[in-house]
Amino acid sequence: MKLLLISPRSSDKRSPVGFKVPQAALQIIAALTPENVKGSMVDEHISDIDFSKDYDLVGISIMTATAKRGYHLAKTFKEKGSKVVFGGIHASVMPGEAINYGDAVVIGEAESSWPNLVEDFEQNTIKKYYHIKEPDLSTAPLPKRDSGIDRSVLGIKWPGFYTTKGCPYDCEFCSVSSVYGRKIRNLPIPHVIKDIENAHSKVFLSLDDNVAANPKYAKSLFKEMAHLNIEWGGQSTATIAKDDELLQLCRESGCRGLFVGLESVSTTSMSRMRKTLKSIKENEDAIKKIQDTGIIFHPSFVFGLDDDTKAVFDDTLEFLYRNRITTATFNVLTPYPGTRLYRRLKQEGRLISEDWSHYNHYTVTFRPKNMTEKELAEGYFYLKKEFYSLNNICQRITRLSEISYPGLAQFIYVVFNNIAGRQTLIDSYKTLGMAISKL
Ligand code: B12
Repeated sequence: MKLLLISPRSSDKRSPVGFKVPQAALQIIAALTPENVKGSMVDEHISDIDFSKDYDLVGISIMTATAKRGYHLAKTFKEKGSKVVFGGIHASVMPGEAINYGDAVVIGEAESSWPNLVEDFEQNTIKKYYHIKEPDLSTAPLPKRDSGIDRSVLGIKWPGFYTTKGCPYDCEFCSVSSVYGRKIRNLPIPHVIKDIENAHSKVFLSLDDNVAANPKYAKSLFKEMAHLNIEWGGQSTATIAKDDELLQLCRESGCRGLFVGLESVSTTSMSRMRKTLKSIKENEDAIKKIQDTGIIFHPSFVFGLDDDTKAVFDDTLEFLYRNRITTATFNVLTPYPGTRLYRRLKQEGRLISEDWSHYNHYTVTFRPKNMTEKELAEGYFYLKKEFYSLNNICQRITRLSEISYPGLAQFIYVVFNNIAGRQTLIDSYKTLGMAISKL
């Protein structure tokens, strides 16, 4: 039996710059596949699919942004006689949609379902849906690291590792807790350490929603990671700054940057989203503490929340400059299927597009409350153009030493991420047919 695993790209063309972190799900599914199966994998963000080859079974991992491309690939492979299985977050929240394009859908995590599916396939008894909720991670296999999808970026190999599944929060715009559960499940620490060692790299991206979700576990993990002599970036909440020991151990384990979903600089939105740090002051203190520890603070914001007015764009810029933020992510609020936000906006008649290729974080797909759609789109591009103007990028880079960032790796990261931030702006201009000369 010949198996192909695919992570489809989200846009028509691959962007020349950006994080090319191989999709860990493919490496896990490969590890769950019996030895006698001849498997290969392609992450379309990194390389192209060879359509001249034939496969018996094709597994496609889809997020909402990649669903349309995934369905197109499924059609191509089904016409060539392959059976197609979908998995990933979009297939998990929209199994009824995905099954229209494939033969089976794995809902949620594949750890327990995939071996059953492969057996059923071999006996020609494949079922439409496979769903085993919140599998036990203590027996999860180590991801197949020698799978050929790790690629270097600027000469640096940047593989991912994960330690935790599940999220206790239930943010209105996020589907993680409904798919992976609200209970935090950790991988055994020796498993994580072995996985990192197997990747043979010095630089990593943590794939967890929150690396410090379970502080006790995180402290023990960080102590072990400190012996590995690696550098890594990951996601957490700003609450990490409230625990001095945790923050220090995090830095000593090699953490050089944290991506934090601040979401909004409006205190009303912060408390509506049940953020643990609810005031601007608390967040600013946390940012300073994290930066002083030698960790880059990379915030992410969403625009178009019900409390947002046109003032939010300038308020956010002021916040970014005041806190000497070196890199940041900006998103138009996106009502992903499977979220409470999606259901509410649909019920209120405010959804304006369910074409998933519009779910790209720069297209407005719903009617905002205190702005028009045009004002939201214009405000978003105004802010992104300002923050990622060449002039501002140069100023941030020349003033890096003032924020006490030590080390070449962080310098490279900040330069690279600013270029990548500007590149995503150029890419979105191109997709929307807007004139790049205006940038
Ligand atoms: C790490 C991460 C990233 C990394 C990706 C690194 C990489 N290449 O893997 C980066 C930072 C690059 C990233 C980017 C984006 N991300 Co992201 N990301 C995540 C995060 C935190 C973890 C994903 C992960 O790797 N988990 C570890 C692996 C092992 O687990 P897994 O992917 O869930 O896979 C398991 C199952 O889903 C299943 N499975 C998955 N695929 C398949 C396929 C088959 C055939 C089968 C059988 C099973 C199966 O089995 C796997 C093993 O159990 C998730 C949140 C989450 N908790 O899932 C968000 C998440 C997936 N991202 C999200 C988004 C929106 C994005 C962006 C669009 C953001 C943006 N503004 O650009 C981009 C899109 C990038 C792209 N591919 O085009 C959303 C997706 C929502 C949706 N409905 O699509 C999520 C869910 C976050 C959220 N809170 O909503 N992301």
